[in-house]
Amino acid sequence: MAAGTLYTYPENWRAFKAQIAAQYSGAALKVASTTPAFTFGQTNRTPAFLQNFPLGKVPAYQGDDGFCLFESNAIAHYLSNEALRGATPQAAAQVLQWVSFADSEIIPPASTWVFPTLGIMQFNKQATEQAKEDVKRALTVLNQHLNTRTFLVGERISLADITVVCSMLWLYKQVLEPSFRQPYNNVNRWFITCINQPQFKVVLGEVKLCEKMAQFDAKKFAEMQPKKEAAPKKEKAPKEAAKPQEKKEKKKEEKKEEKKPAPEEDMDDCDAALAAEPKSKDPFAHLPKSTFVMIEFKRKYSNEDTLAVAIPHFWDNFDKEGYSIWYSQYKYSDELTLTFKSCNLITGMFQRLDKLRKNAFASVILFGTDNNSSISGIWVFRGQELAFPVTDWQIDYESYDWRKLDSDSEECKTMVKEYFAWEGDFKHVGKAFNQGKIFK
Ligand SMILES: N[C@@H](CCC(=O)N[C@@H](CS)C(=O)NCC(=O)O)C(=O)O
Repeated sequence: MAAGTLYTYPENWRAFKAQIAAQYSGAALKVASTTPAFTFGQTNRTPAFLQNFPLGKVPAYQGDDGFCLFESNAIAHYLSNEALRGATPQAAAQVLQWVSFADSEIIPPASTWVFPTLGIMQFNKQATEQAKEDVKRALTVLNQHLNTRTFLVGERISLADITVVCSMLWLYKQVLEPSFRQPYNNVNRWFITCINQPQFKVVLGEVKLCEKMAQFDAKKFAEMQPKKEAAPKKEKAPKEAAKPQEKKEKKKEEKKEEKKPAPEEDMDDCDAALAAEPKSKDPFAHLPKSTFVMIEFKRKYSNEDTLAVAIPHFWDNFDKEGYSIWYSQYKYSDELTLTFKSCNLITGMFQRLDKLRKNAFASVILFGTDNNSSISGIWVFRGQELAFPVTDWQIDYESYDWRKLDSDSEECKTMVKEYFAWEGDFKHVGKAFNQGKIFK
């Protein structure tokens, strides 16, 4: 029987899926959702958390045996018993069908419709109308299916019911007022049956069905906006490098990603939780304007040849008064085990430093093989100080030793060339920090 801890923020409908499944299966599930056990927005950004859950997202599950799992559907599946998962191959496939249906047919329109009513997303009339139609379509499919059935798969509650009910919680609570839901009586009957099962009730509490369709909450939305800036963006962080032997493929992938236009800010229910974080002001606002345009360099680096174009562009435009160049080396090489985990350490750090993307660039390399590796990199920061202490993103930087480079030195030119291009002798690797000041 599975036993472990589910990390989440309170009242997360994605976590409910696993919690309800555990109620049925008897899995011993502890929920860590409040300080000090877990603080959303903080604990999930620590290196220790990211080592196990590279996306830093919740819900995330860690078994008492160390087994780690992210993605709410996978966690709920793991914590289920055979009856919930579907005892025959057909039933199991049908469960998967409804789980996927919830993710692709219910969640997207439900989010578009409900989030503005919670003040966590701007209202768009056309999108909302379309979302309503899409919800109606999903409800029609469910209603037809439930016309001759009590539950979605077989004769008993399965993970299909748990997942679909959880995905519809916000709809039923916020917007499916009696007249809107009236044509879908089979769905209503099924939903009410499910939420009244003791195993659901103990997790969900009393679910109060919507009496009047909630509308866009402009006031709440306005209140959320300034704080929202404090939330990390969800697009790619500064440039990252892989170990040299993997670099070509990785480089191609990254180029593809960086050529895409910046994605729309995709907001979800967790943004509301993140928005509660205090707003941070621009820590570089006091610096004189610089002639070095970071974004322009990044564009060159992403889209053009590194040695022939990007590096010459860098040195032609680099402003040593406005920016500084740093060498970093991970302090705990002895603790690095599998290379993919170490890569996660790097990408996790970049993800969390995304708010520095206008003011920083980094190329970090993992050298070596499983159980014998080191991480080091070159960073370019706005200003003359390490950016971490002057911003509020200090978690990972303490795991590295930092040395400021003299941008006019040959050493710096060589390191920039090697780390930016991910090729060269990397002579200093292994005997780093034998000169210059070490910042810890
Ligand atoms: N598909 C994932 C979605 C997980 C997810 O998006 N989690 C959000 C909370 S709703 C999160 O942890 N975000 C934190 C972040 O992006 O930093 C699942 O179902 O588990």
